[in-house]
Amino acid sequence: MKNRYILIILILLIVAGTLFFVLNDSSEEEAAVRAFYPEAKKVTLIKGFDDLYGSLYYPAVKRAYDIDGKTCAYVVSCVGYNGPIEVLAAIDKNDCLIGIQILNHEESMDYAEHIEKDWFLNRFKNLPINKYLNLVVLDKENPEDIVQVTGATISSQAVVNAVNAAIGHYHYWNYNIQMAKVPDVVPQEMWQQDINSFAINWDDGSIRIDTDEIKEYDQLEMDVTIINTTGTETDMHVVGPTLLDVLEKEGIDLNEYAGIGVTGRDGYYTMIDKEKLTVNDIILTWKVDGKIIKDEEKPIRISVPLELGPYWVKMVSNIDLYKEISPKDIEKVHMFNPLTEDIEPYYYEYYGSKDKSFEIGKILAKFEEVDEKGFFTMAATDGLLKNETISLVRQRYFLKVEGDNAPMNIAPKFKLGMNVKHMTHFSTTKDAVIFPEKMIEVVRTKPIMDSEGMLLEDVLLVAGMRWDEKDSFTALNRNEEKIELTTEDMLKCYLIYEDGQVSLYKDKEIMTGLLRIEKK
Ligand SMILES: Nc1nc2c(c(=O)[nH]1)N[C@H]1C(S)=C(S)[C@@H](COP(=O)(O)O)O[C@H]1N2
Ligand SMILES: [Mo]
Repeated sequence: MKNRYILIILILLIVAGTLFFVLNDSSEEEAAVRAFYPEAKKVTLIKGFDDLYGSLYYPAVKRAYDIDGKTCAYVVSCVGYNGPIEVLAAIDKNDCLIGIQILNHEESMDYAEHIEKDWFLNRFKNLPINKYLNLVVLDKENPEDIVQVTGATISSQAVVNAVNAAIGHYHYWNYNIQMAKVPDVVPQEMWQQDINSFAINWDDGSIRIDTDEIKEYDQLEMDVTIINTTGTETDMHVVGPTLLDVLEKEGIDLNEYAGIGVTGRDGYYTMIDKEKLTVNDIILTWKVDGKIIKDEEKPIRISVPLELGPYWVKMVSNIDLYKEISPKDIEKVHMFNPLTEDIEPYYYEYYGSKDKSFEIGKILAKFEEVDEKGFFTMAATDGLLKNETISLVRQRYFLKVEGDNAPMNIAPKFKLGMNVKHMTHFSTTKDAVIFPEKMIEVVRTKPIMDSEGMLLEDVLLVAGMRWDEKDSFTALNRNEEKIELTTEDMLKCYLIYEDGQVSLYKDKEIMTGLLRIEKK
């Protein structure tokens, strides 16, 4: 008798144990659901809806939970960049989205991981759901707007689609209200251009090359090392035709061009000037270490053997050849603070931190003229120099002047790592603007009174100004005072940066509140 009880208890324990392991996943999910509804008495899983309309219109809906009798917590899934993203969306009794949680995803770890961070998830808290949520790039203007994770448009849209499917299904199921259909994939337009071909454009022509055609050109094979901006070195064996050879087949001589602009599907851009084109083979790489490159790098990436990582553009969609690039002749070197003091700053939220930023277009408007055929150059304390087209930076580019890595350029499509951090200065063809607090790290200095003075000659040279004996200089300050300086005078000057202001020293302080130095 006793033995039988022990046997039954044993069997029950085994069954319970097995059930525990089998159901553990789902009970973990249920716990996540309960966390959104601390007051709930009864939480019931609905495994599937036996309903044609619902599954046709809201294919992202996988299962749901009834909370005290009302279907309002949804497990929804939409395909992101690499695979499905599974989201838990919780709605309350008053038709308000309580919040969401990411249950599973396979997005790449370098930037799309941010879809799991609180600062992004908080954007889904306590929202009305009378309309579908709408992904926006920069500013929230309407209650339904969700600001995307910078540089992770596809992943952000997938999360929004998943939540919208929950919203649509909720209205249909509970109130028989029919909202628009929500796809469980991100629209094709969002993928920018296709991953199978790229274009090369010049003055009066262009060619499009696809990933099969690329293999038909003469191939260059090379052992190369890419050094990224954090200093990490990666050895690769790359294969692909050179840009020079591909163009030669079209009757075009790359050597006749002043530079090229290379754009990625993600909007990443870099300019490669003639100097770099002469010493580097630009390898249109489709195979690395014996394998065809990953989808995230297709159709091709360029290898630029002698240059740093930022030049090795991935997922190339366009290569533009430039006949001429207006040369730089810097005539004015401005101090950043006084130049921008009457520009309204914008508090740009970038990867969860909201910092004071300035729109570059508004800074450009301060200059007498901006040559659109010239480049916008940014330089950093570590020696990185990046050129961009003026039209690209004019819109939607910001300079972040506070917080991590400042001064640094940011834009809606910019992933972390693409930026020029700790900028010493930036310039157009005629104007340069310096950040004295960073400039001090790359020029000769000398102690002056209790401060450190920067040699003016070095500052002007780093900023890109060039002169000869017959040139002279003018220093101007914010009180509209002027000091004329011969080249000889200028060479004896120092700048001191204190409390956001720059003063000019020559033996003694000769000007405070310096605005700019002009060359005549
Ligand atoms: N299309 C595109 N290409 C790009 C980037 C990018 O963000 N988008 N990042 C650049 C930067 S800043 C670096 S350091 C390298 C990094 O290359 P890796 O991912 O092979 O290390 O790619 C460059 N090419
Ligand atoms: Mo980078």
